[in-house]
Amino acid sequence: MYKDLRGFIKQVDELGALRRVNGADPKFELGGITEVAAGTAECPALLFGRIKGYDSGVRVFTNATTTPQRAALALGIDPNLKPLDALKAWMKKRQTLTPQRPAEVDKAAFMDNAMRGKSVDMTKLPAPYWHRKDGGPYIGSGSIVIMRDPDGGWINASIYRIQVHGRNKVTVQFDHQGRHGAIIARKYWDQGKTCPVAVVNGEDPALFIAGFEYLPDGQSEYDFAGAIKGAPVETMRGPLTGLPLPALSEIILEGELLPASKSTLPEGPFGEFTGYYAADARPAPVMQVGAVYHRDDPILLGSPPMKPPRFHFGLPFRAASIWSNLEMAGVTDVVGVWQHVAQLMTVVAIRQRYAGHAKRAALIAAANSYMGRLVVVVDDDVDPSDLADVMWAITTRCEPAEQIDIVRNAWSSALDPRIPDEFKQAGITSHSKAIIEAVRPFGWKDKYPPTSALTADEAREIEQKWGSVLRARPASAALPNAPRKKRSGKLRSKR
Ligand SMILES: Cc1cc2nc3c(=O)[nH]c(=O)nc-3n(C[C@H](O)[C@H](O)[C@H](O)COP(=O)(O)O)c2cc1C
Ligand SMILES: [Mn+2]
Repeated sequence: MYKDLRGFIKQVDELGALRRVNGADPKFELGGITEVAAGTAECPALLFGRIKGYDSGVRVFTNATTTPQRAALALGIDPNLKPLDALKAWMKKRQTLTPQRPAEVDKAAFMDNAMRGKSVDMTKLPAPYWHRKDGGPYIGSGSIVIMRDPDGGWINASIYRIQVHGRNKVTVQFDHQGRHGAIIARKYWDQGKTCPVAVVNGEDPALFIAGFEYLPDGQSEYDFAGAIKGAPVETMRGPLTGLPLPALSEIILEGELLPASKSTLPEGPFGEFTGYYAADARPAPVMQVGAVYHRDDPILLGSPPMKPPRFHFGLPFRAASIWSNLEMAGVTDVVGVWQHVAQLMTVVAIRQRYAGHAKRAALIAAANSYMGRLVVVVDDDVDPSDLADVMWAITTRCEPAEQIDIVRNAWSSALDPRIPDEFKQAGITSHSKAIIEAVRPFGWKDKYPPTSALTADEAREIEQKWGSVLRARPASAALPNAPRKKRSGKLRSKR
């Protein structure tokens, strides 16, 4: 397994999936190139160097885990598995992970370059303007925010976006007040204290994935990342905050998060993963940066949100946790779970065993589908990862008057473009979710008209017997114009 971000980049390069881009502008160009690359079939990872306006050694790495192959690689799962099989392998691995507590070390390469107190100057660090209408530069698009819960002492390490507001001020944006970071910060503020905080940029991809996971209160993303890697995350005690800082990461900010009641700065707007700017600039808590450390020629892990279906992760990790939720709740016969449209649509495939089975699965999936308005249940002959297959099921097995339900006042956030601004201002950020049962009605499923397509096994048999014929190019196609000329020559001579 790779050791750190640099090791991961090397593995991506060995797969032939890395492109080096030199001389791009951090204002819109890095974001633009990242978006265009993410829209191609190959979707390569990008390593930007000689970025305009920065020290020539500073680099930015994007599209890190945006394909199923690289998402699997980051998890230590066979990158050659088919996407749904890879997700299932991850779901199983995730269920049996043994949390690994970080191991403290006393040296870290990021201490080689330090700015402290008055010398802190964020403008020396890469912070792209990712999209045209962004309210400012963001150093944190895939960065991890580290905080210690003052009650339990456990460390939270999750991704919240970080906007740069000058030499020593950044903001941290919580989508909603249920985020662990928001809960922890409030605890310090309620005691009249500032909240010690560190921002980790250019982290190990396992930590990037852990930072996206919905872990229960009290469970550290560090322990989860260590479990993914099968080795503890090495951390060094932060000189300023005492927080554990991942020793192999690239760029670290240390400081304090000021009470939101005393000071905020307008944060955003920022092009979000829904493909919209859902809100104007809004007040966000300010981090006073007291120290900055970085490795030589540091690499920022950038993960700008892009219009769906592009997404930070090429495998829908949250579908794996919903799959797990279903299994833990005792729902049997789940054969697959997937999310489309950047996790805004969840699909569960089940082998129906009893009346109500599909709705039971759908309600659990709906409860855990953040910002997702569409939850679809399909039968086990439908591939949940294939949107065309799912639409076929919806249009041929779902009677809308009978098999669509609406759940109201459900989990979304201020990032939801369909919630009116007045509602958001009043703190109303819930929405409704449609549950579509695109399954054969249970009561007469065995009398349902049979399907006409080959089963997967039948198709495989045909492929084995006839595949070579289908793949062979006809002889005529291999002959271009030349022979025809010859033939006409012959004809002429006969005349
Ligand atoms: C690239 C990326 C950017 C994210 N940005 C934010 C953000 O700005 N604010 C936020 O609240 N969640 C953001 N998230 C989602 C959270 O990281 C995620 O929900 C995480 O589980 C929250 O952790 P917590 O449960 O410890 O609060 C982002 C996720 C990714 C992958
Ligand atoms: Mn957490």
